[in-house]
Amino acid sequence: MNERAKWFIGDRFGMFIHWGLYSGAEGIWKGEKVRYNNDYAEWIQYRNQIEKSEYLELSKRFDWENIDPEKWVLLAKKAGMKYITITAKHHDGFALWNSESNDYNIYNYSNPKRDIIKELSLACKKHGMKLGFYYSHWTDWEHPFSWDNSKEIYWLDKENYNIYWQEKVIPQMKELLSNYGEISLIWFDMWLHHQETIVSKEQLFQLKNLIREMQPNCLINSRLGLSIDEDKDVDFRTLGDNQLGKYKYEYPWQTPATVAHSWGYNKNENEWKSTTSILRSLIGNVSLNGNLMLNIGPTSNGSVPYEIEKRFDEIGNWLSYYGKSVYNAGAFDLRNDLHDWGLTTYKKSKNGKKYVFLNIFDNQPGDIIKFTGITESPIKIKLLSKNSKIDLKFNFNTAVTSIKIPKKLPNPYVNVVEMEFNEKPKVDLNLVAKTKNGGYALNYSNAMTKKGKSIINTSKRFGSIPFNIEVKDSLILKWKVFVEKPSCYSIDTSYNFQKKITNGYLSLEVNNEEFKHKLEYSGKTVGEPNQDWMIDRFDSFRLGQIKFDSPGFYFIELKIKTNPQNPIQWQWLWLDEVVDKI
Ligand code: FHN
Repeated sequence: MNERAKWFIGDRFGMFIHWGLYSGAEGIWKGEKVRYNNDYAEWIQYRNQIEKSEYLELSKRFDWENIDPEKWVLLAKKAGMKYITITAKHHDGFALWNSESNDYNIYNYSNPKRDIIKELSLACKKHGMKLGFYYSHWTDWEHPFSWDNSKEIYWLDKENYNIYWQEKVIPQMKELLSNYGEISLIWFDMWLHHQETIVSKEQLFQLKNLIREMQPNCLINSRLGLSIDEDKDVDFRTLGDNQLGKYKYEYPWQTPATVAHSWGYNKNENEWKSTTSILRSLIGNVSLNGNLMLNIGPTSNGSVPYEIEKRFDEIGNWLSYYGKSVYNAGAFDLRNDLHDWGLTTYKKSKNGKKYVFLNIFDNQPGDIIKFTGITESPIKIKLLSKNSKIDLKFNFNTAVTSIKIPKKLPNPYVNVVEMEFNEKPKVDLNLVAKTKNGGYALNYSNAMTKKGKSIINTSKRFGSIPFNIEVKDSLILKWKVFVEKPSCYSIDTSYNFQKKITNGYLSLEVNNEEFKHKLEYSGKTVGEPNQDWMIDRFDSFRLGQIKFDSPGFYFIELKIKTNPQNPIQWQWLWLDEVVDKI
């Protein structure tokens, strides 16, 4: 990680602002909605084929007297956001500042004349908010030699494209980097690698070097068009729009996200994400070392839809009590999907203490929450709440900490339990945690070792064909669990096998006992009522029952043996506690 990106991974939560001439169209042009299913209203000029002169007429719909960028800053503050990125120039090529190098800017089309970037930068300074600029470098629908909605047809040569680059991109970037104080980040938006576009590596380096020269602390995102592998100097990776993290990256990264679908204000928007789901997305990213930058699309009078304000208010309120598990926090060493009650974040605090946060998504987790994988006892465990921290009773047993929680949890969205340690706690990375339903769900992803060849089949046909592992010869998977007390478990497995005669088998070894199962034909099923698509059935088969006489660590090893003529698609093993057997 580049040193200058340190603040970024501490802040974790930022505001994105998409605002420009398109905000005046509100996603509708001459009575027709924006022509594209993603409903990105900021694309209306391109999608609905609007001439520049007509597009400029939109400026007359703005309530220039009342637009106040300081309100956006105050909203960001209230929501607990630590930085703002505004579309200084989006793909339409229209600059939101008084650009000396290009007339197509807000100063010339507002009344009274406005320089929104200047006003926003002053408001950010006043309220201690970091400021970043979105700048569309690759596409610009205004400049005759940039990439717009005709160049794939009529083409554009590199020389002409360079005219656009040198007379618009570079001078405008110089203005943004000189006239608005300290800029925390420049957010480029080329979602393709430069080799797939007209932009050259040299042009990108010219741009990047300019930023490094003029504002050495300013961060640059990966949508500049250079991959991080190609150039480690790019400060953070930008995932796809609304694409949440799946993997733990050590490199800083961020998801740009919307509260509904469109980035620019779209009047027809009606599917708003809930506060709970936004908080889960934020925590999910933090639990994998990532950031979330959540968008507002203000209207042509500068206001923000009520649906956004309301959620931002609720999120900010939540962060004011539980922000400890988000700000300056990051991924813990264990797998982020280990527990089914929620996600874990980790923080080394300034006082030297180490905290593991249990972000509980489940709103009915029962009386006891179990944390598997930490192999030493916490010093204290507390439930964070609005007014105070509540000490929780807990019991630590080798690799499982059982925490007694109140029947009624204080927060309607996400509750947070804080475990305190003097040092970063030791963990066992191989363990599979018990589910809330009292069993161990063992699958390909959580196996500690895998031997043999297999093909990963992701789920298909809307998930009615589940994720599975195809084996044509043999595969050995091994898991490790911690059993807390003497207990008995039934064992089931699920697979699809389409042969009736076979020598193929599964054999399972647990606690020195072996269970052998001859593969059985699992049959067919119909994917959807009243439709005719037939799919292979994934059926579950009982393998037997296993008794653990004493608490401890146990290994479970599954061997799948078949041959290329008789492939099996294996799905899972399920060990379910049989309560009345002990
Ligand atoms: O085309 C843009 C879109 O309008 C919006 O600005 C988003 C934000 O991430 N970026 C592009 C698409 O990925």
